[in-house]
Amino acid sequence: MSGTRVTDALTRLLDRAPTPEDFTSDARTPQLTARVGTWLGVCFLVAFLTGVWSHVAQLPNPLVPLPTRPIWLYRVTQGVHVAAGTAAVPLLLVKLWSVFPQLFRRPPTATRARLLDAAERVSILVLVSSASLQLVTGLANSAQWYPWSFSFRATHFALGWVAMGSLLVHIAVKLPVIRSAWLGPEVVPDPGAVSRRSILRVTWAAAGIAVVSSAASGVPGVRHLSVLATRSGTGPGGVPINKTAVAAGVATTATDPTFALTIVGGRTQVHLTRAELEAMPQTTATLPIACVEGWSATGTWGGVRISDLMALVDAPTGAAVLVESLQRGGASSRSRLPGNVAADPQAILALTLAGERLSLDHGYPCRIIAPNRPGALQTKWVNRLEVQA
Ligand SMILES: Nc1nc2c(c(=O)[nH]1)N[C@H]1C(S)=C(S)[C@@H](COP(=O)(O)O)O[C@H]1N2
Ligand SMILES: [Mo]
Repeated sequence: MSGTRVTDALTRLLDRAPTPEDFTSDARTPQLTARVGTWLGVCFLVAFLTGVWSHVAQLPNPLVPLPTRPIWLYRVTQGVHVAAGTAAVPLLLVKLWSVFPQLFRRPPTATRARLLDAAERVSILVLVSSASLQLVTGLANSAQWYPWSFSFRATHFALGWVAMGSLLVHIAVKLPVIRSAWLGPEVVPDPGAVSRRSILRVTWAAAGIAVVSSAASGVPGVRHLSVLATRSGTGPGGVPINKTAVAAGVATTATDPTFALTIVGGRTQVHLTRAELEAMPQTTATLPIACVEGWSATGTWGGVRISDLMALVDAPTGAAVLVESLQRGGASSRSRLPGNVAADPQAILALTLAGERLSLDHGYPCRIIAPNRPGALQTKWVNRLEVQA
């Protein structure tokens, strides 16, 4: 096909495409777009801030040590993160619907105006695609569905910055429109049109139902309404099970009667069987497992203080501890207890949950439980602790 024929074909296609005027719904007003857009922006900002916090909380060696109190902080911020992302899904759909005809706006003819128009379209393309990807990958993650091979955490974190950056550009470009939509004269809708109020009411209701049905499993009182939550069912001791021992490939090694925990501190090595761990001074702590997926559940854990175990190898107080699991491979098979966590009296190598022997799926023979820590770092089936210089 020659160049002119391609241009001709394109022109014909463009001629047949609808124009914004072909969309006749009176319900699409700048006022609606601005209201839904503002709340969508709030959801994205909240999700971004709590997301950065969650990312930092999972760094093995954060620049500033994160506090171990309040014990519920991560639980709340991650619950809010997933709730804000979930609420954003219906908001984004309504927002896109409200501006959809703009997609068919014909580019202006003047060169400068055309360039600006193109720049705006590109920035919106980046915003819409990064925002949609964030919501889709986040939802899939909270449903424990990973239909991809890339690292979820790194991708979700990087895309968060892209979405936030393009959102700021978008707000800056649209500020005059947003201002006049909020402050300007009311557009009186056609009497036959669905009112803005009705659309907004349905939008808020959809956002509310989405949040409560899928992301409220950690909230006492409304937990039973969380019918779509992946982990609303309880497991032994009232705490759901994330990955089972069979799925982690540790069913045999974790039940081996010759199991012994190895503690390494410099040249000193100590080996402790489960019976020897049980013979040490025991402590209990009521602490939540707060998963990045948004669910959380509190348990009363019993076991040996990490600081008591560190004392056995003469570890200096405040030293960090590397934790290893019987599990081979997998993102959660090892973790690190920063110095302030290892020294905390509520940081425990748990042997029991709710007064019962720890179940195999909850990490038997022993697991980490420590305050204000992402669930992914509460390593199960621990077989080695090593003091880090
Ligand atoms: N060895 C190991 N530890 C692990 C995991 C894992 O897959 N392997 N999953 C982690 C995650 S993501 C969470 S949320 C908690 C869940 O603990 P639970 O199954 O006892 O509720 O365990 C953490 N510890
Ligand atoms: Mo998790």
